[in-house]
Amino acid sequence: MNSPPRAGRSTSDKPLLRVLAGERLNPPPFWLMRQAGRYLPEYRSLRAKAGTFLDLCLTPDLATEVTLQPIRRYGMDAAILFSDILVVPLGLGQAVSFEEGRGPVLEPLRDASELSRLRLDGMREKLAPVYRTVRQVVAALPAPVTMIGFAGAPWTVASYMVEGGSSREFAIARRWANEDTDGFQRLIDLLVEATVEHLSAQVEAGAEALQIFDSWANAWAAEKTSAALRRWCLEPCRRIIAKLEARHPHIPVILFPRAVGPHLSLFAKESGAAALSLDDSVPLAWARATLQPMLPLQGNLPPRILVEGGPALAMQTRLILSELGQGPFVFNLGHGILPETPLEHVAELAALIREGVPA
Ligand code: 1CP
Repeated sequence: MNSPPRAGRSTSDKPLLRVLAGERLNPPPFWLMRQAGRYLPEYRSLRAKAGTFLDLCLTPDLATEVTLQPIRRYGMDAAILFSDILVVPLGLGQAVSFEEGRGPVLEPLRDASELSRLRLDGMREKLAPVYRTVRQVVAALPAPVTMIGFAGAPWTVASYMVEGGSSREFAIARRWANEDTDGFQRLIDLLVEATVEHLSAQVEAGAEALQIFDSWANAWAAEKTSAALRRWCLEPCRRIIAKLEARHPHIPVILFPRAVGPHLSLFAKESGAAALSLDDSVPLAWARATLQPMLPLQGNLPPRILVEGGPALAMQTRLILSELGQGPFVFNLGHGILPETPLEHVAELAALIREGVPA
């Protein structure tokens, strides 16, 4: 069980860490999911010079530069490591590439007999450039800015490993989970261990907060009992958070179980996360009444509204601020920023957030 928000117990004066420790700040701190990336011209020009996307992730000087780009432009309260959730399968020895216009491509893992292809013991060494990037970013960040490390949740990462790339229905991964439950559990257990190692290495390199992305938790959210969602999403994340808590007791974990609807209250009660990140479908009044008494919240402006800008952006931003800004709250998007987002809309959003909670 989570204890109620512990107001004011952060030993840090960084705004993001104060809120994750349960304090309400007005204006709230903010950062944006996928804040480094293709909507920034400086990212596109560096990306064009870097070779592949994975080369960019695994070259510390370039990954450091990309991590810092949005902070320079907009002064977010947090930097999120420039990397990807699929560096974990890469570190475990699975072939991973990113193809232009197609997204990630993995050599698919189709049943438990193939688990022997994966090895945890070489991961930290293979991913050493990622941890070096964390160190370099921390050294370069302005004092009030928090360094966030991240990983994908086991189910979300497993879905790419099994399907061989992005998927809409997760048919192959779901069939494996349903038909060879023990075998699929072994893959999830390996990913629990790998994720703890990967996040611990980021903390040892200087990450001050962590986010776990369960972007495809929605794959189990429509079942008529919560058993599968608990087994494949909640329980692996709970184990990761408990193991991290034992190793690094002062590092808050933000959990993002995307599009699970009212099941979010299970994650609030049982995951042990310091905070929950809300996708854009979550109703504000429900989140405020049901979730925020249990833990700080982050979210949840629809990325599409940030593309559109104008009065809708101002109105929706102020609504979020006036509902969720009454408690411990981090302003963010409900999912990653879209590549077609106009730069001036991001500046406008930053200014709106800095106006604080409407009187
Ligand atoms: O430049 C390019 O063309 C590559 C685009 C790109 C970028 C910028 C990918 C490919 N990954 C990233 C970086 C990234 N990915 C970050 C760090 C940057 C930041 O936040 O500023 C983070 C946190 C991620 C996390 C990530 N990768 C998630 C979870 C978050 C989410 O958006 O749901 C997922 C699902 C991925 C997989 C992934 N990486 C990239 C693609 C095209 C995909 C597939 C997405 C899909 O299946 O729809």
